[in-house]
Amino acid sequence: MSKKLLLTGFEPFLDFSINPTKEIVEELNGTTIGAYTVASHVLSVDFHKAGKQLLQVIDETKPDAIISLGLAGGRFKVSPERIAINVNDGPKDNQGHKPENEVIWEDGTDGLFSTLPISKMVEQLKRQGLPAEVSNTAGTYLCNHVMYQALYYTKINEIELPAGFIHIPASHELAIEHGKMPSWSYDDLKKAVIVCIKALSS
Ligand code: PCA
Repeated sequence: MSKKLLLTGFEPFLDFSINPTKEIVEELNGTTIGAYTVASHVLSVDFHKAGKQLLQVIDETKPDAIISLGLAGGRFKVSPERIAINVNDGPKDNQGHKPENEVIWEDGTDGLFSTLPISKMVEQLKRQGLPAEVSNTAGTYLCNHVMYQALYYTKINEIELPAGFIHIPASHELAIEHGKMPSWSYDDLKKAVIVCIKALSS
């Protein structure tokens, strides 16, 4: 029997009319890739909701691994994140909430490292001809928030499972709307996510 991968994406936010992570996770939902069958969930870009949604879906699906995806408009490469930090900050979320220098968990450590095989993912992406690099900052917005929440949850509950976050560049559709934005085809973005899931399996 295959293992279960919780794969999350996000709804559109700020001035991005679509979020390719939403489309990718919806398309991969229920498929088997490598050792994993994908259970997908689209999270809200909402500081008050996203963490709760994630913890609820972890509780419901009881995954063997968690990969969360987010759009990083402006980045050139697919970038598995190394670390999440205990901070909420950044522009307004989709509910108009704009946190400044907030902590996510009062009793949380400053940073939590990804437990995904991030170097292996980058290596295999490059081998498949897809530009990739490890990123050393997931920012302080919803993507960092969700990555921190997943890693905090697995740490305090002493659950041993690979968990972490991967940022992807904009799709061509978004680059058409935005000036000077590097972009990838939707198919290559999806392929990159599949390569990362396979890297987790091997
Ligand atoms: N990217 C944002 C939040 C949602 C998304 O897809 C981020 O990088 O924080």
